[in-house]
Amino acid sequence: GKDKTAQLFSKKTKAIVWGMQARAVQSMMDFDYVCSRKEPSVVAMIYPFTGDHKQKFYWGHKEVLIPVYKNMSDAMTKHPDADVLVSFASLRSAYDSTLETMAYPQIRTIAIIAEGIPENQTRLLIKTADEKGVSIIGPATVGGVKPGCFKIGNTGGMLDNILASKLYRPGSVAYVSRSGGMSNELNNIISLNTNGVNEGVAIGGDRYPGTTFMDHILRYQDNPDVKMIILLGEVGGTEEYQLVSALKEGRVTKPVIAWCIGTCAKMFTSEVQFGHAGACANAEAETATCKNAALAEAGAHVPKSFDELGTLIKEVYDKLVEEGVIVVQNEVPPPTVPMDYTWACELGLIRKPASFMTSICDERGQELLYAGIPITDIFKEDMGIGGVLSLLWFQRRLPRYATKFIEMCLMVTADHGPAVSGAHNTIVCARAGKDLISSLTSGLLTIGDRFGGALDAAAKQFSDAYDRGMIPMDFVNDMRKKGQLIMGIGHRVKSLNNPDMRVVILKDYVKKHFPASPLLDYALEVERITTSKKPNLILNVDGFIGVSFVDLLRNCGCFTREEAAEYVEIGALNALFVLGRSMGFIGHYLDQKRLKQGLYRHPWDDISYIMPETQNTQ
Ligand code: Q5B
Repeated sequence: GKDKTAQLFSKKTKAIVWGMQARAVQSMMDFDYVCSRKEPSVVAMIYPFTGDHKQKFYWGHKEVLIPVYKNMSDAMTKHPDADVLVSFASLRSAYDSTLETMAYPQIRTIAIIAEGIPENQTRLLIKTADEKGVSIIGPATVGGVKPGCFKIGNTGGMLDNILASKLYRPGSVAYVSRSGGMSNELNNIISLNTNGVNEGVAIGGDRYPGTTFMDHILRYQDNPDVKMIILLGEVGGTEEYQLVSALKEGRVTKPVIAWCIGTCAKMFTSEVQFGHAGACANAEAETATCKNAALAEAGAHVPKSFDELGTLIKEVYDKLVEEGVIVVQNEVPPPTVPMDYTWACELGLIRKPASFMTSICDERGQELLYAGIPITDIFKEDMGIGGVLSLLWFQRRLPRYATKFIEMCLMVTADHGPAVSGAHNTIVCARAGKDLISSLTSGLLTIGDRFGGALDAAAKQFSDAYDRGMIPMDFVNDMRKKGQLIMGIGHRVKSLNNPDMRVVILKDYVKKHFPASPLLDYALEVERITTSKKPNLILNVDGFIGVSFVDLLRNCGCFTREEAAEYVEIGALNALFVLGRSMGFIGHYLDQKRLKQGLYRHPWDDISYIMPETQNTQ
């Protein structure tokens, strides 16, 4: 049999937690820390559903690792000094895991949190526990707390509650209740009216609790540090009568304050089942009113109602202080436990500059937003790729003619054959056996001033000359004088005699739909001059998109002049070519793979080897 008077918890108690309850473990460790314990009470966790590993927790300001074991036997062998097991097993696994736990004699106390364990299983567990001398707290409870020493799981609520109720150091009052929720209330009432809690256990609301009120009351009676005892009983069962007998027999001699909840049951005409499985009076003697009367008659202090419990506790406490039974100690402030970052944010206590800022897309809510517009609306309104780009690149809805123009730019730049620099690189890369992303980026890396990346520079050069009021001829001459090429002018294969139909299509569209296109007109004047010198010095596809996009930005009514300039400055126009041509590069990559093309080696006869002349060394 078990030694009913042995204390369950001390400042050195070590516990194993069954179940992956990281928040509860952290809460236990924070409690330990404010209690100025030297080491955390949790030494290990058991979780059968993953392999052995370690979990990170805070110990005050530091981070520490707690081992998690798949098998209970490993946890027990590696931590022979643990004598408490806090079980967060589900109602289905609690029976088996508790039986398994009791096979290890090192465990003296088991707290079972699960609610709804079948009563026959609980009774079998209690029988085994009695045989093995194990104390079971629960089932269906948050557990209990021994201020300054140990806390079971989530008992006592959050850290601010624990600090407010001064549970970080022992007082002189011990209590036992059924309900975990009410034990929080008791922590509060006791801390307001006395020097605090010495120990508190919630035995749980089931009809058959693992340990009874009396198991704990007898421990409190025999613990010299406990000077007064509180029992918070409830309607249902006859357990409170054992205290009545113990008081009468003189087994319990310390002042007892008792109250059974559920006195309101008498207001109902039929039998009432309260929240707990055991909270139902099956006979007159099981009513709260009857039990309160019997307790009062046996010498317990019983208030007139729950509301008066605090006042009565204070009266009894003050008397004990007056008599010198309780000597009030000086308060020592507990060590500070840093507040969790997320909690502090939630309370609005701290702020921190974000490392990232974003203004185009928000995926946090129920629905993905592009520049504030839900993705369903984007599809409902058939905004198309142009609409999506107008939101993601320009953060606003552009008029339909503008989004259509964006789509046309992507379509005409999608590909221009395998011979251009970018496609060539993609093909060579694909044939060297590389993957899609490597081949695509190899092509993209060739985009620059000469090939496909002249849009921004063309937009800048032309608009700068136009804004300065230079006539096209002066602009051409000025560039020649400076020895600079005009960006967006010239093509390797397209010329006046072989016009670029991409440009023809775009020009037709711009002239029909844009409200104004002064920069395009200016560029076409420049083209007239350059092509008069050489027929291939046309306004090419890069130059055309560059200047007409400036016309769009400046004249569509959606941008200020500064915003329009900024988009050119930050590279939005080259982005159109990059995105468009990515389609072609991907096509070339897939094509090469489909055609099973082998490694490319450039033919010797296409390379002119110009070696330095042989030196005569003699
Ligand atoms: N001259 C594009 O040159 C090219 C001049 C010029 C004044 C100019 C050249 C150039 C500016 C950059 C540009 C985008 C390299 C092109 C594209 C996408 C593509 C590609 C595709 C696709 C072609 C001959 C004579 C010389 C030069 C003079 C040439 N360009 N003068 N301003 N801009 N343009 N890039 O044919 O007196 O004989 O010494 O750099 O806009 O990339 O399909 O291929 O979709 O993939 O090699 O369309 O124009 O001509 O360099 O031999 O010059 O003309 O000074 O004069 P070429 P060069 P001179 S679109």
